[in-house]
Amino acid sequence: MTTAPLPLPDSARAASLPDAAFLARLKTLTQYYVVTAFLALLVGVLIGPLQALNYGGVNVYDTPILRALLKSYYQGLSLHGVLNALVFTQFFISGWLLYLPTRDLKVTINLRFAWLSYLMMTAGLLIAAVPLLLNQATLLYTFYPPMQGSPVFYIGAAIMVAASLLVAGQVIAAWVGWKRAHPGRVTPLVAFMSVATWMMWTVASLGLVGEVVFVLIPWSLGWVGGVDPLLSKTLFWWTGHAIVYFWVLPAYISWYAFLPHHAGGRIVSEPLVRLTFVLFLLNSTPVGLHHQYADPNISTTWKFIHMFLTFLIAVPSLLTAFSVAASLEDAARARGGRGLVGWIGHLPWGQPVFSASVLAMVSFIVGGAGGIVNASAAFAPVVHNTAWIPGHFHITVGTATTLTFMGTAFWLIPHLTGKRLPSVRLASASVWTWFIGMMVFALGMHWQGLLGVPRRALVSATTQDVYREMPIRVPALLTAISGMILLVSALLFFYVLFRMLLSRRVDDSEATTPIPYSEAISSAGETLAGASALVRLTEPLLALWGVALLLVLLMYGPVVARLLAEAQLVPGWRLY
Ligand code: HAS
Ligand code: CU1
Repeated sequence: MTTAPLPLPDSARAASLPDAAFLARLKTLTQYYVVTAFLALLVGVLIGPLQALNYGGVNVYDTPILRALLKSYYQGLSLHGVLNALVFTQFFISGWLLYLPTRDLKVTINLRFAWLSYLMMTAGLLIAAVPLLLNQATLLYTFYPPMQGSPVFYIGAAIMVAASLLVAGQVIAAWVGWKRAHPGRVTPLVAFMSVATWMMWTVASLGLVGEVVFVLIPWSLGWVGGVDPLLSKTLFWWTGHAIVYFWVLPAYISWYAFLPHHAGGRIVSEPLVRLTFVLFLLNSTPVGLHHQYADPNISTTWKFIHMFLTFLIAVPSLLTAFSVAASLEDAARARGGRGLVGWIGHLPWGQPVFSASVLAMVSFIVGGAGGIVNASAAFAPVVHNTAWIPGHFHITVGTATTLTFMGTAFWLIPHLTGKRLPSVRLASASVWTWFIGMMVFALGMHWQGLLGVPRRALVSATTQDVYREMPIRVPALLTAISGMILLVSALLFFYVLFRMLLSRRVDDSEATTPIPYSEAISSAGETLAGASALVRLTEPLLALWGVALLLVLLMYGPVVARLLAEAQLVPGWRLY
């Protein structure tokens, strides 16, 4: 095991910088996105241990202090889910995927427009936060009707999503401009991955936009008398599945493009990375019915088609697993690693920028395998709506995505600000405790789920004999312990983060902390004329974007059309 200093980055790329004033302003904007994201995460994760204690059999929601802060377990859970899964991710990704492609293409973008998108997203967040905090939108992060919330919540959420689409539009437009100015050139890899991710998100978000704008807002304002719960839920999952790739692909960008550099190795094959992202663009969205196997009035044929497409969308993740593992092996052997598995010890495990991403990936091996169980129609009835599901998503979005972003912050903030990571040891401790806490949480929750414990339930307050007789002591204890480990981890992480943010600028960030681009063993080349067939086939992203849209319309059109034709409107409920 070694923590030797890492080699300097590709100096050719780091050297050619756009106008310094523009760069400084772009960095400030990115910092705003990233810091807003982490502030949301701070509030969101502090509520997490309360949920873990609930699944550990300890009801803290009835204590006087919490009663004063939160009206119910469900209000706590709504805040936890919305802030962590929806707000943290969206702000971080918007900053990350605006900054990276702009830098990679070496273009200037209209910063007024970019600030407008940020301010709009923040306004949306603040608007939605009011009813959430006032217990007027205790709907959980899926806000299924006929549970009804304040229209202010739906309007705030719509503004937030619209702002993300403005960022998407700006990045895609910048890339189109670059293509016009550089005919015959291959899009640089990081820009390629970023543009493909934004294109995927535009197709994915159509379901949610339809649901919120045409159903939930008019209904919550009283303009229409009722709502069709199944139609809304179907539109929600159109977006709701693909959003998980909107959360994880920005982490993939880090695993592919930057992790090999942190490890001291190289990207294995650039053409393969491009293929992976095109597969995600095409097939992330037409799979959402795997969340609705238990719902009536959707034909089994469509559910099965979506199931097979779900298995197909695991393929680009498997490609990622093998090719990033090969990058790590390349790095470890360059550091003197030997043997079938002996090389693993030669990776820089003591460097938090490295260990965060790799531990995130290790958790994703288990999370991804669980996803394939969820997607199988034969297993889904065993795990659906049980504690297994939160077990699954805490080692996907909660670790694969979140831990990668936490580790990214350790180089990105110094890069953006010229400040220094105050303590490698504390940062490392926060990373390892996050990983251990989440793995223990996942073990406890998957286990409880298999025993039939439901998700989204204040099980710690139940007096039903059925719970007392369940053999859940061990997994419940594990879940409670995991909440405490995660609390320690979060305190360590935010201590390091805020100490770094509040410290003084010490150096020129471009020189000391450049973007950690990795070199490739098999690169894509610079010109299309000399590129391999795979590079030429994946380069026309605009056309592939059109195909993605067509695929979704084919796979969702008939399902939604039938639900629309047979719509059954029911009045809303307020359960809180
Ligand atoms: Fe999922 C439910 C199926 C991936 C998140 N998922 C959820 C929910 C969330 C979520 C939040 O089919 C709950 C929604 C709710 O509240 O109701 N999921 C899948 C499948 C995948 C998958 C098939 N999920 C994700 C990702 C998420 C996420 C990614 C967030 C970021 N999921 C489902 C289904 C449900 C579901 C059903 C509904 C369940 C129900 O009944 O309600 C696949 O994409 C997974 C493919 C991934 C792999 C793993 C690849 C591994 C990699 C790492 C390699 C590691 C290396 C390290 C190289 C096959 C890439 C090596 C280390 C060394 C040291 C050398
Ligand atoms: Cu899904």
